[in-house]
Amino acid sequence: MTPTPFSTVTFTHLEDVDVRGNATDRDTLLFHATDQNDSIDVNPVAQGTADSPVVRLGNNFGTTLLRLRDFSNVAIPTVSGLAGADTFRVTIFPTQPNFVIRDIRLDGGTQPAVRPGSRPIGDTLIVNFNENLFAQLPSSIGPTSGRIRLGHNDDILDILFVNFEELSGNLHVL
Ligand SMILES: [Ca+2]
Ligand SMILES: [Ca+2]
Repeated sequence: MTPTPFSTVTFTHLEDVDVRGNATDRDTLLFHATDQNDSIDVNPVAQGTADSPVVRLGNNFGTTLLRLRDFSNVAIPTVSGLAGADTFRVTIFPTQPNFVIRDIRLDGGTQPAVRPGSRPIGDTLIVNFNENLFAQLPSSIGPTSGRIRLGHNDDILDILFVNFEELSGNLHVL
């Protein structure tokens, strides 16, 4: 890929990717899931390796479709679930004393049409973080969209989210 300023890099179904943008501009990284029900694991404090990727996209059968190991020199990346009832699991439990904090945007996308009489199924965002290392800071968290802010020393981890029907984990709705 040849990054240009404000370009969008879209890719699907690559097994293992590591994105390096240009240091001089603000490349955009858009990470698309599928139109099926996806399971998306996000680790903003990952080590950035194949065993500890930032984003892992799997299907409902436990198969990994794609790993985003790491990224650098791009603006805040967006992970979009697209259609289907998608589950995003964000886990923030650093495994090393010195860890990198990455901001991320999550978009649940659309959800399946609800058939009359059936239980509505939406996009789910589950956020769990280490409360010994991070303090949740005041922010705007609405029912379907908002910004989650977690402070660690002088750093702030921002998670921006839109288009979710369910929010859970150890977040406090402030
Ligand atoms: Ca999907
Ligand atoms: Ca969706």
